[in-house]
Amino acid sequence: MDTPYHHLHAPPYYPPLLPEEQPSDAGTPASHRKPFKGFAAILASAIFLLSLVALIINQTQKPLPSQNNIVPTSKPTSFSNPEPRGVAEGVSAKSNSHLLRNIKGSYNWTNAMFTWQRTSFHFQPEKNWMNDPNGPLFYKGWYHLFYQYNPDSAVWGNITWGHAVSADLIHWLYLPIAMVPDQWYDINGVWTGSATILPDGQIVMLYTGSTDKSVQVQNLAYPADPSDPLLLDWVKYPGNPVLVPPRHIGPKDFRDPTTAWAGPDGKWRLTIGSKIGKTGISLVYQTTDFKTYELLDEYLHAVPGTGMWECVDFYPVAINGSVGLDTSATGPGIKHVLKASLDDTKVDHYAIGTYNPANDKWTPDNPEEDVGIGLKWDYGRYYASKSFYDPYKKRRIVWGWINETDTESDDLEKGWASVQTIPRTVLYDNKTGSNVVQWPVEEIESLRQNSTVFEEVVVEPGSVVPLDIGVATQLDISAEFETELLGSGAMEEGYGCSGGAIDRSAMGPFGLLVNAHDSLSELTPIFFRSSNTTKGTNTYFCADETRSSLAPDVFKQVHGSKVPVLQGEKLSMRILVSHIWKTMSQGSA
Ligand code: DQQ
Repeated sequence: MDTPYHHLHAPPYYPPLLPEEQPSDAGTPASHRKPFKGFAAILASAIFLLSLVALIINQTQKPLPSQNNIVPTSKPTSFSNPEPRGVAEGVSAKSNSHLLRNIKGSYNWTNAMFTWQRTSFHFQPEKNWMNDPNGPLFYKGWYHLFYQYNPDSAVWGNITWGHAVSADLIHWLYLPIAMVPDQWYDINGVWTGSATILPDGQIVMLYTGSTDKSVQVQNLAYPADPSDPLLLDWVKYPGNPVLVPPRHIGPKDFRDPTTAWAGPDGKWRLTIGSKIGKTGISLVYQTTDFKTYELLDEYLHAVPGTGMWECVDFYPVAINGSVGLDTSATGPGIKHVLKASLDDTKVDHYAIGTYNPANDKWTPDNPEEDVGIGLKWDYGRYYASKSFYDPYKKRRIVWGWINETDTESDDLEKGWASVQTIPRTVLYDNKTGSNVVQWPVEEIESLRQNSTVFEEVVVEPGSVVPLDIGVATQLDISAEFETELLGSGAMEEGYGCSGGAIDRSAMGPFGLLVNAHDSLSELTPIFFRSSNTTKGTNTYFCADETRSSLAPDVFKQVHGSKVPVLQGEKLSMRILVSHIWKTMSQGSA
């Protein structure tokens, strides 16, 4: 790919695939198949040239492949503690051990497999552990991403702030670590924080420090040289910590300050997640100088039963707007999103509501869909998200941490853990008024190189249709579906995502099989399913990981949710495939 950037993090990890591994002829073109039972239009853009398979599925009854080619192996690992230490510290580390408890056996990973598992256009450090995105901002032409990073190992610990910059949110240049734990007030970790850009352009960075006594406090930092567009050096305020846990808050329940917003009185506000018993809460502080603060008596919001709120995010969205809003925007025509990352479940939840700047309280539009009990921000592996306002393109962008579901000992073997999502633009959904819409930033489209279009592809019930798109290692797929009811037209009640892609009903599943192995021994169906209820038709959008890997020590589940489909809307999906395994070269029906 022609690119003016010389610092793309991918090249050292992606040796070109061998020419003999290119796919052979796909057989009958999908568009020649009949009879008609479903229709799909698919645009698959190969991002880099190498190998691929994508199949459309409308239901396969094929038995699951045997997993007898798994060779159990004892792990050569220096790490023996089965519990992630972040949990012991009271924060989220990679927390799969509870999911993996009943899984026996391991997998004989090869270096080639580990190499393939590296992403190509999702951000990840060159090596070692990463978790939450921190303090994203746009400054003097560069997008900055900081992230929770362990420079010494592929497991959580010794948390510093990794730092990278990009001109387009896609190609990243790694920079030196921005902040390390070197003071009594952050010696146990420079934890999550957020940036606030003041009207005069100054950057204020607030972050949580875990002290020498493992107490969570809030600290202030700022760039040493504001004229440096790369913001290489950071100064910790000598008067740190600027906030300690209030008396009624546990010393380990006080973390992750948000970006601040200015109220009508000119004072800045910020909110910090916590809990009282089992009630998740968000404390509000006011400040004029970011050094001294006043804690308000009332919380921004509280939801019983939701537990500790981590990484709270709070920002305005415009009703009927097509651009993002700066964090201090308020007034008519503006709603506010409140997001909390639930420590107990490791899920990001949000709700839309109304913020009252007079008393700094937020009220959900629909109390039945309140934060933590209603909408999730994402229905896959996703946590600790954080947004920022991009003044250059007038949009709000959200980052999230994807913690893959293998084990910590696998991470030690492969030498790294976790990736960030593709940054997403977020807007209020003007059509439903009840949720936000998110889309990968437009810059991702600049990676498209070749494209193949399939129109009027017919997918019979129970069939899998191969789509031959030539060779590629990365894909950006857009697909649109039309369906036709068979038989009496009656649809069963109650089908959601939970049964996975083999759970068949009159209207689904139908969708795409991605990362499918030649033999279909590994594949990941991404699909729709509709069902009737007494209140109307429900449509679910799901991803079934249960056959995505033969490795037994990878936790696999079916993700997904009901999605609002309005009158006249088509069912469409966008799939970004960051890296395709080289033996996955051809599909079969
Ligand atoms: N990760 C950070 C904490 C935060 C948690 C520590 C969320 O500040 O609460 O690495 O993943």
